Amino acid sequence: MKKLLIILTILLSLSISHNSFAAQTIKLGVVTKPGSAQNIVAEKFKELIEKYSNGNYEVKIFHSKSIGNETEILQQIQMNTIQMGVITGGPFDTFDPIVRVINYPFLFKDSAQADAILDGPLGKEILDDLATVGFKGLCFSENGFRNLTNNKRAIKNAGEVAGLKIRVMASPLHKSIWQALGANPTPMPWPIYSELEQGVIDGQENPLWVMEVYKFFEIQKYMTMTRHVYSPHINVASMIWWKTLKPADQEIIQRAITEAAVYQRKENRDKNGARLALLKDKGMTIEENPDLASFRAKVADLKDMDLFKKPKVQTLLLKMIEASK
Ligand code: EAX
Repeated sequence: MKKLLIILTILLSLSISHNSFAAQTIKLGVVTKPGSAQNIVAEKFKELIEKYSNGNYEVKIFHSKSIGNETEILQQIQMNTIQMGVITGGPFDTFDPIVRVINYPFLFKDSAQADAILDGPLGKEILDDLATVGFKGLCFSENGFRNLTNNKRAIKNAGEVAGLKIRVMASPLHKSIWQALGANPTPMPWPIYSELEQGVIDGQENPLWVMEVYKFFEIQKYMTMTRHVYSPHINVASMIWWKTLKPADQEIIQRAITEAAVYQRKENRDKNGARLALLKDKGMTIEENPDLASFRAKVADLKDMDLFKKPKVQTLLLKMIEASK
């Protein structure tokens, strides 16, 4: 018995030291808190890559702004101080203007079309182009279609947006969209609960899950289902790190993050009906059928702006508009 115990103890300590030597840690950053769309991708990825690599990789998720806002996380990924991120499309805008193409207003008709285009050759052009700014673009998961909320008035027509102070992401395109709509857009990094609560801003725009997970129903009275921008996350790795990996490891990382993205997109969409019911139940006044033609009309000329003037950006935008007709 004693012998057996000794052998077991030796075996156990061997396996512990083996693991602690072999496991490589992937640091992954998201700005949002547990339960958020980004975190669901991150947690699924962690589960899958730890399984596919038989424990050779372990993932440490940094969330809730513990390592900075989304722009700061992207800078750390460029430098390889962290290896991966699940980041909203908006803040990529200043790193690589080609990303503006996917944030273009009223581009995709529905989720199925967004998936078909982003998972196809046009989406790949964007992922590949991120190499020019130090990222390995892996795949797209989703925040979802963005809707306007505010605390001033019910909004059905674009004209009623005039003068509202709307928080936007750190993205020149998002700022231009809300300028074109007549609002007073204020760029601000995530999170924004206290700014809404204190009335520093009148409103914001985000997908339904945000209103639930961040409890915006407590501090925003009106929601308009504008669905003005389809907002993906872009899942990236540090190119410095990626180049050091064996092809077989690149392959399982790519597989794990792609499967995590597919899983999260479905679960996000499946929950939207219940979210809408919850927000109504919590007392929000929701305009489900706004006059979208009035919103479209005000942003129709955005494609001619300087934001899209670079040839590679202009060319891809025109291809995307054609593909999503
Ligand atoms: O997911 O900053 C934003 O509005 C983003 O949508 C945020 O990451 C919440």
